[in-house]
Amino acid sequence: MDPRAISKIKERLEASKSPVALTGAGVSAESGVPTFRGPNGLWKTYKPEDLATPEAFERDPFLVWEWYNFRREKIASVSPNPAHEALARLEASKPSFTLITQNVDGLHCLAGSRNVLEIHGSIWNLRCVECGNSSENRDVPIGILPRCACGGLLRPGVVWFGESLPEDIMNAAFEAAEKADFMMVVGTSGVVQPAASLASVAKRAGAFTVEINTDSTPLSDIMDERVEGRAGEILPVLVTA
Ligand code: BV8
Ligand code: ZN
Repeated sequence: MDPRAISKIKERLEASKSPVALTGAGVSAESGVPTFRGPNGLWKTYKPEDLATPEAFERDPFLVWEWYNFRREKIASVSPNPAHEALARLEASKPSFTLITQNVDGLHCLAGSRNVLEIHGSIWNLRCVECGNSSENRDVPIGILPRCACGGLLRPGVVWFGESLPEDIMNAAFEAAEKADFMMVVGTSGVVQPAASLASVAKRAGAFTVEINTDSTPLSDIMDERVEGRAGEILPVLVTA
């Protein structure tokens, strides 16, 4: 870690009045949750269009539920890591901090973060395809195929490809990005839209932007600073107790 970059980022973060973070699967990687596009990511074994689209669910709800059940079991067996804990500490010291996450694993909330915008939904949420009723369910494993009291099929309460993101949550995310004076983009490949566009919204609004990632991404070039490395190692340095 470049000490000059670290001290510049720490200074900016400490002075920030409206810090925002946008996180992706890389934040949960050190908890043992597989990412999507990494070397041993989920999309290496499965094809996203076969599993994370409404068409896939329509075609084979059993296969899609098997995949989400596998992921629920994995996520239920892990704990938040120092990256999640650092972001929860940041919120405790700066109540104006907004955490926008693409992750559906719920690990930010488990680590104590409260002001979390889950823009791709939650793997612990179920929604009835018939009556639209939405409920929280932590059964692991979950009986497949889960049914609503009305008899309708329950689907995972996540945003699939081709589906629009929850409007109220997305509006809050864009508002936070437009007001941000500091934006950290942590552990995301920056390829999924409209989530990734939040980084350029913050940049255009004049925020000091930082990318924390083990790799470079399509967002790297617009960042004011980049720290290459693991979120679980870098975030605790940036967010001192
Ligand atoms: C929409 C479901 C329209 C939940 C997910 C061009 C062609 C085709 C389609 C499109 C296109 N352009 C835009 C689209 C639409 C599409 C899209 O963006 N496609 C991309 C892939 C090209 N977007 C959509 O369909 C969105 N909806 O646009 O709707 C619309 C509008 C109006 C009305 C109707 C419709 C919906 C997008 C949401 C899709 N759902 N998942 C679930 O099951 O999880 S996306 C999936 O990818 C996850 O949600 C995940 O959060 C998200 C992003 O992935 P990342 O989090 O970035 O994870 P990834 O593995 O990719 O990267 C990990 C990163 O961490 C890497 O950079 C790695 O280097 C780094 N890392 C690893 N370890 C560490 C680390 N960093 C730090 N420390 C470590 N230890
Ligand atoms: Zn129902």
